Amino acid sequence: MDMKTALRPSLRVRTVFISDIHLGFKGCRAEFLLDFLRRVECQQIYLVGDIIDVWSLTRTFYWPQAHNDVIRTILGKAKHGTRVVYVPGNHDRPFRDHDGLVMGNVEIRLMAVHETADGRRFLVMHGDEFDGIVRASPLLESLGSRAYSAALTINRYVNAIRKTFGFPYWSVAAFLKHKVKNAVRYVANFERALATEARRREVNGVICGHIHRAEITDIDGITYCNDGDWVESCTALVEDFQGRFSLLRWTETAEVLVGSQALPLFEDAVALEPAA
Ligand SMILES: [Mn+2]
Repeated sequence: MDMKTALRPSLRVRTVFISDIHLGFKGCRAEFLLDFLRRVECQQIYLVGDIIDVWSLTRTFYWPQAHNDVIRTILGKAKHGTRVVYVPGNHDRPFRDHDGLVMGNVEIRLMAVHETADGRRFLVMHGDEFDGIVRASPLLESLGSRAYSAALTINRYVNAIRKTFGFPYWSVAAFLKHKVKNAVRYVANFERALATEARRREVNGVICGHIHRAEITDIDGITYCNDGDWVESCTALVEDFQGRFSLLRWTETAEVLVGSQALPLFEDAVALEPAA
């Protein structure tokens, strides 16, 4: 795709929530994320943790240009008036030592409360805080585990082959997680733990990441939103100007996974051409 197309914002939303980007880790799909960031225009961005994979970087230093460009693009938006709230996760835990730090339009917060356009309040946190409560997570116990890294390696090869034959991106690891019974139970426990925390704090819902499973669902009257990740599912959570949430998948094509299919602001984006 040519630069002019790539740089034209084709999606205008109130708020963007992204997490689990894992910059500095080989599995990060930085090119898809860059395309998304370049095409989206928003008032605020919440970075919901595991943005830079400090764990992975300390084991193997890996920092390609695209990963640098992600940081530059986000900082560029902040410089031009987008409010950026950074809620660190477990893979970028060192940033948690700087709770409350504000640099220009970038704020670091251990957790945040987001108020939607229609006045609802949402707790924003990464979610690893509940790992101790949520037990039995074979595939997910440590996102840095060998099994998980192996699944992501297979993911890269399978998708390289799929691309050769003209098939779109498909996540092996996400597919496995839907199939493994214990993983399914872990996800359910995680979601319930976060919904319980939201209720305890008397807010309408929670927005989190960590388990790499995008979702918008109602749990006993609490709205649970997980913005997914950029190593497998390539998903972002967005809020429109009426306060409605949608989940987007952004790979060679852009699609609405959950939410309004008829976002008028979305016309250009769904017509996105496959990357050359
Ligand atoms: Mn995490």
